[in-house]
Amino acid sequence: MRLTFIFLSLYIASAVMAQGQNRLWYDEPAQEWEEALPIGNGRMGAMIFGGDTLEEVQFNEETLWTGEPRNYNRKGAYRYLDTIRLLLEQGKQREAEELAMNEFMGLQSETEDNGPWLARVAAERKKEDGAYTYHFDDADWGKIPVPSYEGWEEVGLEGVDGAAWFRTTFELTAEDLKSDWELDLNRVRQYDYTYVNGQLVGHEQGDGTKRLYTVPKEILREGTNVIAVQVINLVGKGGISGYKDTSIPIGFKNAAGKFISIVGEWKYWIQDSEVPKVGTFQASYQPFGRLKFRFPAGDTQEYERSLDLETGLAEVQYKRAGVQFSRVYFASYPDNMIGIRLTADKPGQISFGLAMETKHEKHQIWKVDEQTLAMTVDVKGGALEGTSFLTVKLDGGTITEQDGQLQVRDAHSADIYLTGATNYGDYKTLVPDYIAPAQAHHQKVKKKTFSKLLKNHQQDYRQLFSRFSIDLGGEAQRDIPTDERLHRFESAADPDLVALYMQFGRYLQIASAREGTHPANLQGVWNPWLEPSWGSKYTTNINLEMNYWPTEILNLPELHHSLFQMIRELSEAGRETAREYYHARGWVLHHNTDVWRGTAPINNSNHGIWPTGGAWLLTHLWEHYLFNQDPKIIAEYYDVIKGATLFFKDVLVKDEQTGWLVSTPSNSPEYGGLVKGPTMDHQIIRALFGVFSESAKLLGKDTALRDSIQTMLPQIAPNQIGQYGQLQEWMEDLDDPDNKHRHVSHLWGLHPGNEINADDTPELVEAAKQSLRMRGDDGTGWSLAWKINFWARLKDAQHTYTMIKMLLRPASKAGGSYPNLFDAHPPFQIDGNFGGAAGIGEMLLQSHTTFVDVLPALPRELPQGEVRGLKARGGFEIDLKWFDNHLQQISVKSNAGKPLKLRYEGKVVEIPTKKNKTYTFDTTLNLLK
Ligand code: FUC
Repeated sequence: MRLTFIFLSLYIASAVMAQGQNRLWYDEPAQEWEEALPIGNGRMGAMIFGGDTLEEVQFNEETLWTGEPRNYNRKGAYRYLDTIRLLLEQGKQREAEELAMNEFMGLQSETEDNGPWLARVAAERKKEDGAYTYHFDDADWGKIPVPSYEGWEEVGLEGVDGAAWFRTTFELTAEDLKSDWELDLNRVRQYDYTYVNGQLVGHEQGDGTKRLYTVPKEILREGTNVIAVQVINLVGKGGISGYKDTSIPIGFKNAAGKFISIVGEWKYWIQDSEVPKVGTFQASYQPFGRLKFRFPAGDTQEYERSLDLETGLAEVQYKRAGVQFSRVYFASYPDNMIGIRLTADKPGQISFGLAMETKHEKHQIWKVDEQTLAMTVDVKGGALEGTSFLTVKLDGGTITEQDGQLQVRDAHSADIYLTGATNYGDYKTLVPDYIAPAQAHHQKVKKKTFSKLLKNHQQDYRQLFSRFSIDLGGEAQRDIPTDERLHRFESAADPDLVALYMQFGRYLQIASAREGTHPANLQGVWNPWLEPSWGSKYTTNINLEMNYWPTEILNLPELHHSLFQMIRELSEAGRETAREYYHARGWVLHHNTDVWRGTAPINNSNHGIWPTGGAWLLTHLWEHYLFNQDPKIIAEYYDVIKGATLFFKDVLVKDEQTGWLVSTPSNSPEYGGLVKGPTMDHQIIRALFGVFSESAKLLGKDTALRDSIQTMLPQIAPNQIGQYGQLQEWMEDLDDPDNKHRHVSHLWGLHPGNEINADDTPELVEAAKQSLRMRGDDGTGWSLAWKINFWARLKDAQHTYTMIKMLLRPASKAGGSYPNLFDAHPPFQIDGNFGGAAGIGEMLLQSHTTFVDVLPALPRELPQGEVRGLKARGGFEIDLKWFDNHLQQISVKSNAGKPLKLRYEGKVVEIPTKKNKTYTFDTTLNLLK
């Protein structure tokens, strides 16, 4: 036993010493979720807080969502298609949107009649001594901060929907009673009944309506006044929201300009949280649970927590009373488990209590055996449940179970095994008995030694991660904690942080989705909220695609398959949507999807009716082919590509005014409402038609269809340059130079598309640049990331770097990065991490035209560097070195034997290549060997 103990400690120590440049580290435990460190295996994700006395490991399993398999499509919606088109044609956008809102949106999940429930909660308003009255005794109510713009969920009422009361007081003088007052609550989610001194002063429904109520002087009192608000929240975020700009207070004002703020701690009482079901368009990704460790308190020294991107291990180290404690955490893909090992450098030092917890109201925790707990969670109002197993194996010491918690005493080391599964089968089915296989899986994992699991994980992880390396110099900064580096980056040079950010993107890519898993959702695989923003689902008008921008260029091609599998499922689900909404062949996906593969329009007709989601996704298949040159992928997905093509062949209509083929109705995400012919659609459809034509040629299929698509291609509405020299967002020249919207959809053809490029369309490049200047640099996290890619494609190195700096700013309302380097929309959204990593790649290498462009947008701030394993279209794998802002050497390995056209600072070399041969060139592209 002693021997194993020594071996374990040595193992951990060497793991620590082996850490190189690719490391996030901190000298304090995480307080906030966005400071915790993510681990994941594509199926399970966990956030490590790293507490020394109280440790939390919040975890997820990718298939735990709200909702159930159901029909998302409104039958016969196509009957309204022509009228919607006609209304748009006649310039009646509002009418078109209204009709579409009523007849053309997807089906929501079941909505129960809420009449009886509303009547029940209304009773309190009718009671003589109800919660609204002046003298009501709220002494035993809870306390809560008001307002809370992001919902009462953020201030303690997570998971609560229903009727709740809020009360507070304010003081008035005799002078104040001379005039009426106005009460401004701004936003309330969703109904309010607002009382002052027991009198109803206002009632509104809906999140959007501003609450501005007159309070007549007759009901006011000198001294203490009481405001009481009944808030009824049937779904989603709840509470008195106030203003988005939280510096604007809610409160009372009078004509004399006096303002009394009522921001602060109020009393609250949840009257009834058994709300009837409210339909939603799509489902939300759910948290699963958390492990809570309680260690004996003590004085901590030399604390450090870290995430090593090279090994895929999170670690915590600290000293207490001369004992060195170490923890290692990882998520293994081959064994589908999360492993945690706790060790100390002296025997018998490991003692802790361990509990499983969850935010799901309906859950059960039970003891499986002396060392194993299980937890089943049931998603409220949905069909899914999940079960997770937790085993602790000790070296030395004792373990007992007490009140659903495990107690470990005096062990030399403890190994923790966490697994989890749900009853999700696929997007159409549930698995009736999932617990038995889940338990069998846990048993199997439990039998393996921790070292074996760790080894499997490391082997698996490293073969992906180690294919690519980047060194931009500036390694001295590595001694500074990562959160501190982020702060300094605003004003000080830290090229190594740029390299770290890129590798962190690759790490997240490996951790959030793998072969056979679902793709990375808006938050990858990490989510602690029951009501995550945008459901933590899949938005396809930029976000999901951005998640896969680094996949090829940063050398992780097999990870693209998680997306491809989803595309196949969407193509099946989207057939009915094509038929019912457009009377068309093939398949369609609109701007969002979820775990049940919804494809119909959702949310609102002003942005939900956007038919090019599937077409955009398909370009990823083609990119995969271009980078890897293996036609297998095209053969495998040809039917899916053809299906999307047939859809647009059927739905493009000839515009009477211009004679062009246009996409209508649609939207330029997510601006300008429902329109005919947004530029982005036409760019995407041209790309899709190109992909289809090339695919059909490659496979020698469908010559006639190919010919007809070729005939249609030049008829599709072209890119146009408008009055400001800008690329037009729409068919009409309507762009507003002051519009700073986060989406820059009409530049799709510049990136990720390629029809706008300096070689072929220099005037459009200038127009795109002008559009981008008009839009400005600011934006949400993903918007900043997209602009890195845009400016790189525009070959403006310094502007590219400006955007990198903006993305790598400490998170604020203006986007940026959290201390754990997660991208801030805000809130956390993973797309920016991926878009940012890809954009740094675009700065170093581009291959979207016939050239492979070397260092096309290298900023002054990154004068030297060495990169290994970048990928270029044509099946090339590239190593390059530069110094003093000049290329030193470049080696190109040809994986497919295709001709190579390399370009650097205007010089071009063109050579045929042999498969698997490497070609090395000097500073001016002379072939060395
Ligand atoms: C789109 C964007 C939002 C957000 C959401 C998930 O709707 O416009 O900014 O990223 O997706």
